[in-house]
Amino acid sequence: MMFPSRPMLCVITDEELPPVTFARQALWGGATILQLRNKTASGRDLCRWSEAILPLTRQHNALFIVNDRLDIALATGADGVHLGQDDLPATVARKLLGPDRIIGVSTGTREEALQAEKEGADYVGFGHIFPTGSKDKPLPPVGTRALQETASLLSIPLIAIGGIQLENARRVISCGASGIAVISAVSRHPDPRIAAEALVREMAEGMLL
Ligand code: TZP
Ligand code: MG
Repeated sequence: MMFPSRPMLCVITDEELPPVTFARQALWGGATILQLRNKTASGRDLCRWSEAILPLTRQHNALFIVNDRLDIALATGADGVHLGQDDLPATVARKLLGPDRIIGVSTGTREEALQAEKEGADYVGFGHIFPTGSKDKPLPPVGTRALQETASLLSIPLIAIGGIQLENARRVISCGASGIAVISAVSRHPDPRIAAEALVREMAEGMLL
């Protein structure tokens, strides 16, 4: 599986917004990965949304990842699945998905990140880096030091997540992240397309730091 060499922008759907319209806007703005995430929707709705979003990602040369639901990722032909620490281990997901699909794993410590790599993850999500209002998290933010250290130890891409906004995207990339995953920086902007475009530009600047 090949990821783009430029910094990746993973836009995650916001449960408060209609996902297909939001996905279209984010993809227009240059999202490299679109992740469908909704913890409360029915399997039926998730399937319907996946079937609608997949062709949009194809048109924009982007990747389509389903959060949590390996069954829906498989059935709808998504590029991969994103799993948390309490979901199926990557080793088990790999048996079902085969070698070519993408498996991403959420991690919050360098131990978890190294373990995910060992278990065959294609990338790790790492965070939350900064305080975030988009997810209930009892733990404190991991910060940019842990980000830098963990990124330096991994051979697979690290995608930083949590509280990443236009103002800190550049710093996150300069710490060695291969990309960022965001919800509110794009979903809460009056024009999600413009927000995504701006993040892509900021990350390109971060590469130069
Ligand atoms: N996992 C860790 S933080 C987070 C998830 C899904 C939420 C990220 O949202 P935001 O609005 O980009 O901080
Ligand atoms: Mg999960």
